Amino acid sequence: MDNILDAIQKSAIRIKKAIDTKDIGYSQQQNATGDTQLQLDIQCDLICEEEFSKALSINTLVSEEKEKETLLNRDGQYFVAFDPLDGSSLIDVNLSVGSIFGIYDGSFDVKNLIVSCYVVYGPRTELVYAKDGVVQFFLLQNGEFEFVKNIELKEKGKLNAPGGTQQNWPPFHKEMIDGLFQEGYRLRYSGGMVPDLHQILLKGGGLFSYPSTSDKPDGKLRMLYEAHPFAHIFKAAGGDQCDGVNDLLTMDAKHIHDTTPCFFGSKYEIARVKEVYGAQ
Ligand code: P6P
Repeated sequence: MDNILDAIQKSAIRIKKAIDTKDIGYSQQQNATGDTQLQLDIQCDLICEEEFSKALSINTLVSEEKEKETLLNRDGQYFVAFDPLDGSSLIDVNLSVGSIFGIYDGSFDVKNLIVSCYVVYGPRTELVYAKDGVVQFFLLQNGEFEFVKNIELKEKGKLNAPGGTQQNWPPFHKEMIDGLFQEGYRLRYSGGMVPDLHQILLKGGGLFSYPSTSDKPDGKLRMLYEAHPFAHIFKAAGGDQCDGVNDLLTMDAKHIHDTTPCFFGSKYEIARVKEVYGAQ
C-alpha cells in the first residue's frame, strides 16, 4: 500500500509541474463520458499510469481518461480508480483543479474501498487522505507532503455548493437549496468538485450537491473515482453522504464509468437531503 501512496504523491508533484508549464490546447479525442480531452488530461493520465506501474501490488487501473480498465499485475491485490485532472476546463481561467483516487482491495466493489485520496492544485498543492476512519491533511512544502492536521466536520456547516444546471433541477431540489440560502448558508461553487468539496471540509461543513437533473437523470459525477472516494472521505471526517435516499457506500457501479446523483456534507445537511428526497 505504501508504494501506491508514494505513486500518488509523485504523480501529484509531476501533475502540478505539468499544469504550470504545459500548453492546455484541446486534443482530437474524447473520454469515455464524451468530454473532449485536453492534451493536459492525457498527459496527467500518462503520469499517473507511469507512477502506478511501479507499484507491483496494483492489479488493475480505471481512469476517467480511459474507456477500458488497464491490467498491470495479474497477482496484484489492489484496484485503483482515479480521475487524474478533475475540472481541467477550469485551468484556462486559472481556477483550482484536482486529482481523485480510490484504492479498492480485491475488486472495485464499494465495500472494498479502503483508501480515498485527493489532491488540490491551487495557490498551494494539498493532499487529503482517508483510511481507517481518519482524514489527514498534507501540504506540499519543498517537494514533500508535510502533515498539517486531521480533518473533522462540524455537525452543521454554513456553505452551500449546488451543482448542476438550475433550470434542470427537480422543483423539490430547488426548494431545498433555496431553503438553505434562506437559513443563511453562503454560496461557494466553482464548478470544480475537488476544490468545492475541499473548502467544505476545511471550513467546517455545509452541503455539496449534484442531483439527478432532467438533462442528467443519473447525475454527472462518476462513482468509482469521484462519488465513492468523496463519500468515504466525508464519512471518515464525521460528515455524511447519500444519493438522495441511499448511502453511496452501499451502491455499486454497474460499469466502470457509471454515474450517480450525490450529496456530501455535514450530518445536519445530509439529514435534510434524506428528509426532502425521502418524502418524494
Ligand atoms: P456543472 C468538472 O467538470 C466536474 O466533473 C466536477 O469537477 C464538478 O463538480 C462538476 O463537473 C461541475 O458540473 O454541471 O455544475 O458545471
